[in-house]
Amino acid sequence: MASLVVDTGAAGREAVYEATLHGLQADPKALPTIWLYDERGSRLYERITRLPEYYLPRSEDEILRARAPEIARLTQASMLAELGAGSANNTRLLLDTLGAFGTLERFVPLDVSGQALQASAQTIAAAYPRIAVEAIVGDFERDLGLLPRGGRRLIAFLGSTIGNLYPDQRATLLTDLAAELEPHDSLLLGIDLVKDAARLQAAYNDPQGVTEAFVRNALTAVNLELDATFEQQRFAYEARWDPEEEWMDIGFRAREAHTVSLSRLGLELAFEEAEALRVEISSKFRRERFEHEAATAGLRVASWWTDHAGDFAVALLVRERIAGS
Ligand code: AVI
Repeated sequence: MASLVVDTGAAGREAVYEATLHGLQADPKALPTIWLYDERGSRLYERITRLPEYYLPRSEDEILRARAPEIARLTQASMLAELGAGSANNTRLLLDTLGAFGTLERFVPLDVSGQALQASAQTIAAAYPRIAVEAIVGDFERDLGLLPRGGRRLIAFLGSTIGNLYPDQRATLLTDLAAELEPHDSLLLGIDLVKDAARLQAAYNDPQGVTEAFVRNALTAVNLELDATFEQQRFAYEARWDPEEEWMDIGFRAREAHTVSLSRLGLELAFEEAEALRVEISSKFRRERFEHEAATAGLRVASWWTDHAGDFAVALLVRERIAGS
C-alpha cells in the first residue's frame, strides 16, 4: 500500500505566487519553472522523455543499468528517497537492484505534482509489495526536512533536474542536501554534460513540437490560476544554447509590444517587441566545475559514471567529513 505522508501543496502556492511576481519583475522576465508541471505539463514531459532528440533519459538509463549493482553495494541503502519523482521511470531500475540486494525497506518519492505522484506511488507499491512506499507532495527546495530519518538513506535526484535550478538555487539545494545527509547516507545525481551545441538545440526544439507545447502550457497554467491574459500567438517559442552560461535558455520572445495582465497578482506587465520571457534554464555541466560546486556545498563526489558516449553523468556524493568531527 502506498501512503501519502504529507501534502504541502496548498501552503506552497503562496510561495509560488510570490516567486512569480518576483520573476516577472526581474530582467529578463522569468516565470518560475514550477508552472511547467501541472497535470498536462507532466504528461507532456513524459512524451518529451520518449522523443528521439531528447537523449537524457536514455543516457541516464544506460548508466543506471550498468551501475545499479555497484550503487547498491556502495550505499547498502535501506531507504530510497527520490526528489522530483514524477512518474519515477528510472527509479524502477534502482528499486529492482536495491530490492534484489536485500537492504531496501522504504521508497519515499517527493514531488510537487500530487496527481502524478499518487499514481506512480500506487503503481510502485503494487509492483514492490515488500517495500513501504511513502509519498510526499512537496517541493525539494523547501521540504527536504520532511524526508524520514534513520537507516542508510539514498537520496536520488535524477534526470538532470538539478540543471533547471539557477546557480544560486543550486548552491542552496546542494548545501541543504549536505546538511540533510547523515554519515551513512548518500546522494545520487543525474547530470547532463556540456556537448555540441547543435545536439543540445535539437533536444529542446523537436520537430513534433512537443517541447514547445510543454513550455507553452506554462502560459496556459498561469492564465488559469492567476487570471492572466498571456496570448500564445503573441509569443514565439525560443530554446537556445547560451555558451557563456552553459545552459539552454528556454522560453519566448514577444512578437510585438503588448501588455499582459495578471489580475490575481495585481500586475500589468508591458512587453517590448522581441523581449524575452524565460520559462526555464537547463544547465549542462563539466565534471571539474561540478566537483568544485559540490565541495563548496560540503559534498564529495565519491563516484562519477558516464554513458559510453560521454553525454550524461550519474554521480554518487557523500557528505564531506569535516576534520575533527
Ligand atoms: C526536467 N528537466 C531535466 C528537463 C530538462 O531537460 O531540462 C525539462 C525539459 N524542458 C524541456 N525539455 C525538457
